[in-house]
Amino acid sequence: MGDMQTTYIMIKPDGVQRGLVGEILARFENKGLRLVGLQQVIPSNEVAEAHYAVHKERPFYPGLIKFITSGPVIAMAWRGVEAIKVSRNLIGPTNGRDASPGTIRGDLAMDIGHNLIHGSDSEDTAKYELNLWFPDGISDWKRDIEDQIYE
Ligand code: D4T
Repeated sequence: MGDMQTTYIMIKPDGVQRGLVGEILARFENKGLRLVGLQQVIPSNEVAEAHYAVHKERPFYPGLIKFITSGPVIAMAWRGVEAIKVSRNLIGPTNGRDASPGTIRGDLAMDIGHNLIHGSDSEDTAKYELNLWFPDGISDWKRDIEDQIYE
């Protein structure tokens, strides 16, 4: 079995505005990932800039910061075996118009910027993002049906 991981997942302002929070949450719950952190927050410029620091020099960066700070986001931590890869597969490629049906972006998004959701892309990124969005830490819990999800 692969590594047990915790990944940072965020429903962006378009997902909250469009009333898709329940729909998107259900995709992760139904898959078998375990919700270990959940918070609605309007991101500060400081946190948004730290989150997207790797994109600082890109032409879309100013618009991206403006968008992500424009309203509430849902900050989440999901835990499971290979949770980072599993979540990115659920989410689909960046541009919703290129994403396959069955993925969150493929089913629900039409754009590259307004693409509903973010998911960490590596273990280092996940660690950095979880610390950034959950500075008080995350409390794990034991799921009674864990042995129904994994052999
Ligand atoms: P995130 O990081 O939000 O999960 O998305 P991806 O991993 O799929 O995409 P990314 O890091 O390449 O881009 C981060 C973020 O910037 C927005 N974006 C991206 C944009 O507005 N215009 C663009 O041209 C690109 C490439 C969308 C996601």
